[in-house]
Amino acid sequence: SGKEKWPKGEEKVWRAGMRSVDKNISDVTRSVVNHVQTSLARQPYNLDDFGAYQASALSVRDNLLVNWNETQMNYTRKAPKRAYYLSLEFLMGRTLDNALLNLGLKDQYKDGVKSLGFNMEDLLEKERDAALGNGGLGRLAACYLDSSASQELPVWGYGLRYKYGIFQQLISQDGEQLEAPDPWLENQNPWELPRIDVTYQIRFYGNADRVTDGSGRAIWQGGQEVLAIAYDVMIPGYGTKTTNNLRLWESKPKRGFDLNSFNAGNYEGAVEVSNSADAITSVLYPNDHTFWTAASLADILRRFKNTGKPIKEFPDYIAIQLNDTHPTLAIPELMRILIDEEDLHWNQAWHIVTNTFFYTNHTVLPEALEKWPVPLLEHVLPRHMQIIYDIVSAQSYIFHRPKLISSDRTCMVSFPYVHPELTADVAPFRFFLQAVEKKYPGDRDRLARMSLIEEGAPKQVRMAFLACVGSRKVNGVAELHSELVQTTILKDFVDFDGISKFGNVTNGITPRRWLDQCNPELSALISKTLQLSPGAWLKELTKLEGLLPYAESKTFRAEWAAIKQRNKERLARHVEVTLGLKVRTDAMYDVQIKRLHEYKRQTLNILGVIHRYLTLKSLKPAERAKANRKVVFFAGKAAPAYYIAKLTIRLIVNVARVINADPETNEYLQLYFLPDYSVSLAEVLIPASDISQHISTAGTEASGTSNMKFCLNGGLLLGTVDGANIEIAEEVGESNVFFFGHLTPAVEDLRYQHVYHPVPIEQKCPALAQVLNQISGGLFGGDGVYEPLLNTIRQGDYYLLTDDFDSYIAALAMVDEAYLDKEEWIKKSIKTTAKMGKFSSDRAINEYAESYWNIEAIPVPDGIVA
Ligand code: 475
Repeated sequence: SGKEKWPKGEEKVWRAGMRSVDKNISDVTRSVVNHVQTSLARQPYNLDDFGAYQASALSVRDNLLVNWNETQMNYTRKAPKRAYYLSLEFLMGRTLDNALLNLGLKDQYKDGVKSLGFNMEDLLEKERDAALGNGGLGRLAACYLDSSASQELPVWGYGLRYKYGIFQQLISQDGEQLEAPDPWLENQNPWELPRIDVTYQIRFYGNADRVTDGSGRAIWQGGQEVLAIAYDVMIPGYGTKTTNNLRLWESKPKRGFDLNSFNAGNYEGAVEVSNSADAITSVLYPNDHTFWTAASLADILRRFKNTGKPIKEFPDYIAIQLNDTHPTLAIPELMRILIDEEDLHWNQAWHIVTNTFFYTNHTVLPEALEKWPVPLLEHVLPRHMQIIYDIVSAQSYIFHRPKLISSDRTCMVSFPYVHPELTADVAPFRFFLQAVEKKYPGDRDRLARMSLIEEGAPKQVRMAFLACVGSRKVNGVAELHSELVQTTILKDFVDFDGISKFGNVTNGITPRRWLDQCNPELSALISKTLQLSPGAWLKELTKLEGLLPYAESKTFRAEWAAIKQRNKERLARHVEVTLGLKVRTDAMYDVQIKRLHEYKRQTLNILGVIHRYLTLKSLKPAERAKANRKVVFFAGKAAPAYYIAKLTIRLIVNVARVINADPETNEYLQLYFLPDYSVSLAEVLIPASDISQHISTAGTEASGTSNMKFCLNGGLLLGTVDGANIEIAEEVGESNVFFFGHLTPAVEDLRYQHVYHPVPIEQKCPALAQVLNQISGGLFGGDGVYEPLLNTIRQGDYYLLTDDFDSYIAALAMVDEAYLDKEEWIKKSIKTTAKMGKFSSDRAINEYAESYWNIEAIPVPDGIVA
């Protein structure tokens, strides 16, 4: 058939790249072509967007690897103190655009792929999100890695390489959330590097026998060993060579195949071992949190030992941050290594441990505090359970001899170790209770409250307490939250340990992803206006204050508003392409996107939407025509077993169906539930928002981080006086946020009232009663299906919807009124962005580095690192 027609780009460019000699094509083009040819073994004839994405990614990875190697060599040579961020979740999202931005190669690659016939924006869309996390906590870890590298700090992340990310959310015909697996690795992941040379053997089960020499040592043997294999993900800093590492562990059975079982005819048994070990990293949230913390510690210790420093200097060179309690078993694991393998005395080991670890708490909700059944731990990790009992005994000694402890001691080390065998080795726990009771006669409550082990059937280890006693510092994630940590869940430990152990580091977000990448037009306008290069303000975000005077400029406001409008259009296009729905763009965009949870009160929002709908319906057309046009967006996943949260989704979807189809009102009110919320979807939603909702019951949302993202992009905030909302208002001024609802100190009393002096909703909040009646009456179908959800409000109303509804509706009305004055609204928007500098994760990570970890920036020198 003769010569095939060259499908994309210019033939001579491709050919030049393939011959690798033509000086007229850029290095970028040559490298992409090279990967098409050799890594992918594909032909230009049939190369699709996905193939072009893959080749570009591999080419970018080459650049990252060079920097990564230099960074690591520099660290090895300088041997500075390092910090390790242990997190069960890293919600990285997509990588290509971020890597290009941080490397400063966006334009080169855009042009490079263009000359090959591709459009970079299309290629970026081909990348699958790395969704190894649930929500805020996991995304925070990702922002902190970005900032650590950008600040040139020697920080590595450690986590798990899940074979499946968080489930994909599908919404059924009747509005039900369905979960589908997310096999994100099935197309190969160009951003990871398998390190088959870095493996560790991790033991489970078996027996731990104490050595009876009074040393506290034990021998743990038997059971089953699992292999941990390292996969490295490069983390480039913005505008710096520093490229840090995120090391994720995969589990592999030690023996893939049991030949004995096979020969004995037990075919299933032969692969059984293999299956149970694989299960550890196969889904997000395995039952087993230990394996990766043990692998990470072994890796950290090996790296430390390579420096040749004595083990007692461990805390001078290593800080380990625990991202919530999920990695807390690292505490007994390091004790085990130091005592059983490094032959340290218990006291020395405890001294090292309590100067190495730092613990961040992310929630004060009692039901979310991790507890592990003692029998389970005894079975799976018998040695760790012994060590936890030893810590309990040691704690008891402190209770017993409080005078020995000076107020300025830095850790629980200055006491002689009381070996459990000296007491009752059968029940050291009882010894703890006895000792504590002796110290606080009559105050049995306090003692039961403070024990690392909660009484009950079964007994359970309180992981937050273990993390607290085993750490140098404990912090919350916003001012109010940290105060609540200190005055509620860890109050007894503040009394006992002193306040200096406790602190606050308000969360932050990376302005690279959450402004420059997701809102390129706004970023360009800011650079132009401030007359700064992007690098000059993206790394010093308080420079945004320079925008303040421009709020008074009409032309600047027009540019600002036009960008918001185009971001709405971009979102509307996205909804049309992905869902086939037409969203109007001449309306206010009101967004609530976060995990579905009762405390976050998506229910309050949807009840407010229904109230608005009923109000619109009740108006005469002439009155209605004066209404503010509004489109309400929801997105978020519910835990698969969280029945009430799933019902909320169902209600939202069915309300949307009714009101979007109502010709009387749908000019003024539209509602969308966007399925399968993700980092990438957030990047489209956030820049398009006029107002976003952060409306948790006061005292329940630790911080929130999307609130920061919306405000950074000039969206205003409607919220309760909770979490980081408070600090945002402090920065941008209360006149630029819309606050409503009861305050934290009132919550407990209101809950008490609900239980002991309930007032009928009809009486307490007639507007809400009307909304509930409409739902019950079947206006949104469902045949009574929503009753369990409505009953959470009618009975008990733990999250205070009946208390906050009226002030919520009033706040919504204030938002409408403010929006009517467009010029004033845009001023607020500009002023909000201008004052968001505090919320850069660069600020947050520097606080950790200086006040907690005591680490310094280690820039990669120019030239080759020798
Ligand atoms: C808070 N996730 C936000 C954010 O600090 C805060 C819990 C258990 C198991 C798995 N994941 C979790 C969280 O607890 C979580 O995401 N917490 C969030 O951490 C960062 O901004 O207020 O709810």
